[in-house]
Amino acid sequence: MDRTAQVIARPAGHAVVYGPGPAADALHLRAVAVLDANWTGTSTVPSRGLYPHQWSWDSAFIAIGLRHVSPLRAQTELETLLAAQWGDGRVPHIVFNPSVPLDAYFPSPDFWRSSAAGREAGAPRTVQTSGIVQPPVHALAAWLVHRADPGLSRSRGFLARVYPRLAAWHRYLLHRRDLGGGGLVCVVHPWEQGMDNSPAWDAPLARVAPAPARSFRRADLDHGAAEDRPTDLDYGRYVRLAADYRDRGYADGAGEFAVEDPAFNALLVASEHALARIAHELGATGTARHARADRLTAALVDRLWDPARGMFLCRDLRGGRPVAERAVSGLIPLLLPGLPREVTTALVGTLTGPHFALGTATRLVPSYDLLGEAFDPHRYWRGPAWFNTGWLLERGLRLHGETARADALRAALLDLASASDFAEYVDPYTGEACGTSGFGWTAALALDLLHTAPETDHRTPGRDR
Ligand code: 9WN
Repeated sequence: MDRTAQVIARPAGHAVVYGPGPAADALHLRAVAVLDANWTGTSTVPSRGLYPHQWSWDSAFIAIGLRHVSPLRAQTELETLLAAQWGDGRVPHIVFNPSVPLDAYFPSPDFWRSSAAGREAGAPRTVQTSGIVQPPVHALAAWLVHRADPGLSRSRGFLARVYPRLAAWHRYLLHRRDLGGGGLVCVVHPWEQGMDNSPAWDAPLARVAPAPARSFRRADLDHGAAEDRPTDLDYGRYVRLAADYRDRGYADGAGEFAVEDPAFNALLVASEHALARIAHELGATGTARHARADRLTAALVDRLWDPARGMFLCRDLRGGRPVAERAVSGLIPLLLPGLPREVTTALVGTLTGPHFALGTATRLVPSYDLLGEAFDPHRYWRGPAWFNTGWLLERGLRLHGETARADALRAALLDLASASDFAEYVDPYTGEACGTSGFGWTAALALDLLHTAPETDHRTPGRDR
């Protein structure tokens, strides 16, 4: 185990030490206990109560943490997800566990009807899934999992088996989801981007007629406080969009909601760089993939960069304009190695400036503009801080030489993961726990931070981490 001595500073002057020693050991054990409790035998649920199935980007983040305690389980996590891939290459956002009762989560398999409605698109026959996708963090995760134990990975043929599936996944996104024709990938549902309830979706969603409230029953309110969750009106719109997509046989192109999102595309770029390294490990050159990633980076800057706001914005294709909301998604491209210097400088300025206030008013990055009209410190993706976005931005800060800020963010992520009992998300001002506790990626990413030494992280910017 590789633990670097570090001090977690608390605003009140208390300090918890997470160097080699009892505090780090205790946090490690508690995080492992969460992942063990959420493990089903073939994958990890985000949360036993609120999210009792396998979720796509959760599994990628979970594998990144699991690699430190069981590289075999981390490989299995990704393999289970990829086994549910559709014939057209899409990796579904949920893989349903048939032993969980239908009413435990909504929308359930009988809503998505994947094997029937998705037949044309090549949905699997034996496993039930949703029909939408989530951000493509998987190739990045597969590469990091491989690196944790290359011997085991080679002996199991891990990369050789996942590579064709990951390549098909990226092909699906690049060929079927470039709905704007400018080289970027679109999401067709807010759930696809993973930050479901972001104010960035309010304008594009406003055009969608909500499904009647009586036509479905929300299961999330059985587990989460209503004031921490999306409203019924938003839920009605999510349901309408998903049902319409299903009723079109999950064919891409005609839906009412089509948005180019900076985080989704940045994660595709990071994963394309990772796929290049995987190809190289398997004996190919990977050069074409690095070049494609660089072209995607250029398209991201060209289509979504807003110099006046100093961050990336979403582009609403049906509305024909950028969405003038500052959401954390617009900072995530900081993760990328190939951005122009003035862009990274501006992004760090925005992250630490009044709208996100990292290091001054906040210790973790809020999901939305602190000064925005829609800001709410507790409601889902409309203000609270999440651990996966913090983890991504910690990497971005470190990559671009912002070591002190990266160290502080890393310390805050560990401190608040511990203090919140691995909460799903926290109030960005107070650190108060919101949503569910014992949340999979919060535990996994805390483990990753505990076990990855910052100075080795920094070695090979962007492409190796
Ligand atoms: C819908 C599982 C998922 C995360 C998402 C998060 C939330 C689902 C929901 O939970 O979304 O996919 O029911 O709200 O927004 O990022 O992957 O943890």
